[in-house]
Amino acid sequence: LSISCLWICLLVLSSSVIMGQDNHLDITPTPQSLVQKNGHFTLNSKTSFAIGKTQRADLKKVAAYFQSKILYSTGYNLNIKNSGSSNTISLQIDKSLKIGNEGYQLTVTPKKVIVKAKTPQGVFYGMQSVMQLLPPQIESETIIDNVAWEIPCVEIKDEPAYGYRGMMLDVCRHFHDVEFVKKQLDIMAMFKMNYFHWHLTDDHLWTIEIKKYPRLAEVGSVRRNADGSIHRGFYTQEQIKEVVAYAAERYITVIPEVELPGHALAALTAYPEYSCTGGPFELRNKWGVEDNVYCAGNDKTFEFLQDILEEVIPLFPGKFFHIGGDECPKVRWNECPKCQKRIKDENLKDAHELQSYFIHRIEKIILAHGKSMIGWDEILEGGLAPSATVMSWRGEEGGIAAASMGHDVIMTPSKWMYIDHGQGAVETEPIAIRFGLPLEKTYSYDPKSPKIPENLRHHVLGAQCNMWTEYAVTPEYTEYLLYPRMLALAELDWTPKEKKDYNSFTRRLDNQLIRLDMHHINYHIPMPEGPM
Ligand code: TNX
Repeated sequence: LSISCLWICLLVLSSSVIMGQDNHLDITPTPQSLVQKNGHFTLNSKTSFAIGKTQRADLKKVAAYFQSKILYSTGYNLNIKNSGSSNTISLQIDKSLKIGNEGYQLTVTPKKVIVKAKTPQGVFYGMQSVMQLLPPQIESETIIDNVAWEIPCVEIKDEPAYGYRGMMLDVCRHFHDVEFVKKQLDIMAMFKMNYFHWHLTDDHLWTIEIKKYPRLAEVGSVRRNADGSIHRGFYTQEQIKEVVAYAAERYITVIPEVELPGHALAALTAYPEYSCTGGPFELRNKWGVEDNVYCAGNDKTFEFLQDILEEVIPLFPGKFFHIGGDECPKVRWNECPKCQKRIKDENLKDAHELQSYFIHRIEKIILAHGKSMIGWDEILEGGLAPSATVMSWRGEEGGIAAASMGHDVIMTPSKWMYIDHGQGAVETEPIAIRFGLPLEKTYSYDPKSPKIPENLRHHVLGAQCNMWTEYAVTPEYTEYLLYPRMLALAELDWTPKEKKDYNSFTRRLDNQLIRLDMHHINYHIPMPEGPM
């Protein structure tokens, strides 16, 4: 009897170890290399961070970030010290490491956790992996008892496949407040994403305060919907700075987008003198593309835009500035005497070349302020501005063409990356602008199209998922569309193609969804999808 008892005990023990292992090695995105060792490190109230004698301010910030997260969920207030021989999480900068600037090396032994990287950003990502090795309740915003805060012993060496891992949020079709934006930045950081593209202006709302042109936020931020209801919202410059700083603490760069020459009706409603017809206008209250765009024949339009850019640029310390450039119908320009005169004076062939003229003129302003211009792939029309980075959205062709011309490219092709499209069956999902984009399809995307010549593939900076909000009326539904597809994007941008595995991704998702629960995120539960 006692021998069989022993066997049963052993069996139970070993299966719990195996289950424990499974639960604890759910890092998303999958690291480049991970070797599990025996044993675990236990986090307790005596654990401390060790950041070295010099007490670098940047490492201290990283330690403080995780110190406060760990305090929320465990109640342990970890000390930040210079060094410690055991029960420490040691954060170290080591310039001699043979990894990229965003990479890290993580060693967990029963005595110590050591995170080494070339930069504080790498250490930050190493710590995110530590968090993911802990039980998912570590993300809780309130203290959770009865959890063994154990980190399995591992040796990890990791770095991203792509330097650009982005998400775009449209706040013009439906406004999303500062609190919502910060919440998504928290999640992006957990999954090692590093660019937040903020679509701030469109036909349907203008959402950023411009001091020189107060009517932009006054008039441009209030829309009367077709049913008579009002939709409104804008950010003050103080709020913009607050979000940019919040993102920076999480190693996320914010890219502002000010749309031109099309998608400009909110601005033109406030200042109709910069249109071809002079208005008057009302903010667009149906979806789709608007014919009234900035007048390309009027020099005052460029002065107006220059003033706006000069107010917006200093709010965003990152190098990129997005000027839109997509979906600019040419009807008004074709009817407008000033635009026709411009075409003649500048020896342009047609309105398509006028679009290119427009973009070149704006690019000069962006470059003069030391920034680098990004635009949607229509900026290829009529000749591409020389140093521009192209976001390829209509398909991959724009990106392939741009890379082949030597331009940097960010891949956002709608078929895979437009997560405003429904992810489940039409019959069961809430309304969306389109359907047919299940999680697996987003996950399957490979940013380096084989159609790009091998020697030019380095121009692909990475991929981005785009969250347009025509039908995303509530924050809950916007989250539902974002998750879990944004996690698929995080993995395809970080994990090398050869290491991607959809089955493993969905298995790890069980653990990640609990983390999203801890942040009160509303997500779609991926299931085998029904008819599409
Ligand atoms: C196309 S992508 C647009 C957006 C819409 C989106 C809807 C792009 C540059 N333009 O204005 O919101 O489709 O999916």
